[in-house]
Amino acid sequence: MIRRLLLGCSAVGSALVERGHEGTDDVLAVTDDTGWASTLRDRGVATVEADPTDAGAYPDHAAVVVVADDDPTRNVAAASAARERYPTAMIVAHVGTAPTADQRQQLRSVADRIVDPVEAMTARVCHAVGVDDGEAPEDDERLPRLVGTIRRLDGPLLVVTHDNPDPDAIASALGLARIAETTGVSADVCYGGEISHQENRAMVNLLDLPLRTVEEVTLDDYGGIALVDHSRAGINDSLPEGTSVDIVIDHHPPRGPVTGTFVDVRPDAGATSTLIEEYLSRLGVEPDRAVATALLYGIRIDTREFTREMSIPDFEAAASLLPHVDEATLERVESPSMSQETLRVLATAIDRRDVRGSAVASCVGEIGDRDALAQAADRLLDMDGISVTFVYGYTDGVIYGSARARGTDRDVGEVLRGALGGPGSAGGHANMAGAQVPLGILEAVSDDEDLTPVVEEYVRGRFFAALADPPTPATAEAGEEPSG
Ligand SMILES: [Mn+2]
Repeated sequence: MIRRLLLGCSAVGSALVERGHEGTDDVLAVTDDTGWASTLRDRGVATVEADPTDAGAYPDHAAVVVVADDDPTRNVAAASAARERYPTAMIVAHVGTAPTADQRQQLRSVADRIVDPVEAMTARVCHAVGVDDGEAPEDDERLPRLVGTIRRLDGPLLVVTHDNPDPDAIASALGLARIAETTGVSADVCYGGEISHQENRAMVNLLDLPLRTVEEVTLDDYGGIALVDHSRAGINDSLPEGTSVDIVIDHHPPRGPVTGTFVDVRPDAGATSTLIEEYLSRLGVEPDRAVATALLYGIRIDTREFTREMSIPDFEAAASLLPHVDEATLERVESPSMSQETLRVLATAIDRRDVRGSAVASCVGEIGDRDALAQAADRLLDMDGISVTFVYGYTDGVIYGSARARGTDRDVGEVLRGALGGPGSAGGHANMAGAQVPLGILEAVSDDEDLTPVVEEYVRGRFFAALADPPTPATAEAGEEPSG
């Protein structure tokens, strides 16, 4: 059975065959150069004399394909044909003589590795004379390895941000989804927790970014999982701990072992968005306005306007994003105005507040916009003597609630899990949490009756009971802080 397929031939291809330590039993060469064909046969290599860019001449199976013509045009055609024929094979492509930047790029997008003698020689010479040639060798390998990992997935890719995602996490997730789509693999982005700052919600809404919540997706529907802006499944995200992960791209120093087929963790970078921008430009993909705007905002927030943990690549990424950015929208993101709905919810929350000790709970009735709950819970925390807030309401047959805590050892994530985790679902952190409960039987009151008092009665009792009687805290994830 053929394992290694050699397409085209050149001195490089011939050397690759000769150097193989595994003998030539499982090698098949395809070349239309009669001279090379007889040389290869003399060396005991099975050879088909045919056009190496014609998939009709290829065997049924190949695990490794070496593309090794001298002509870059033919190498691009052969590598593309081989990729189409063997979607999961490892493809190593020699660039050939004097390739254009475009041809290099095309090879990078279909091959797992590319062999570029000029680049390799330049690097060696630079190294020998002590000159920095600008790129560490691994920089060149990352893109083809990422693309190869995506391409070998058995289904669409799910890109997962950390919980309560910040702009960097959201932007890099969307950027990675774009990379997957360029590679021919569809992708979705999901997050757990809440998008909690007004600016972040403004970014998502104004740029109309397609995000799903973790509750809305079914892991089994996906062929692979990627983590961005964090590096371990189940730690600071809503995946089950130990979920197998295919891709990790992050800039936080990991606090434990990171596993994944493709792992790119660079603590030098100021933002994950910087790494994603680098992949996009190496792939030759122009980000659309929404993704470019989000990536730039992600870099600016994570580096506090380029004043903190800033690296040269962050500047470079920002510079190349700028021409694609929607500046008017970015301005609105940074100074969002409070919506009518948020004002109404905040006013109702203040009006209907039920204060017990340093905690306040408030039922705001039927809501049009779930985001308003989080903003109201944030604002109520400014009230004198208040350290825990909980604002809830209902829409479309579901009760939603948002809780905040500050300056207390009470963990509102635990409180909401204790209060509403049973009848519904609840999650979050010590200072910020959310819950949702299907209205179910509560909705059975007659149509013209206002549901608000019924919901209030049901939720308020459970909330204050859980607050008064804290459950034993979970210990498993102690010590992990939200990243971003
Ligand atoms: Mn980040």
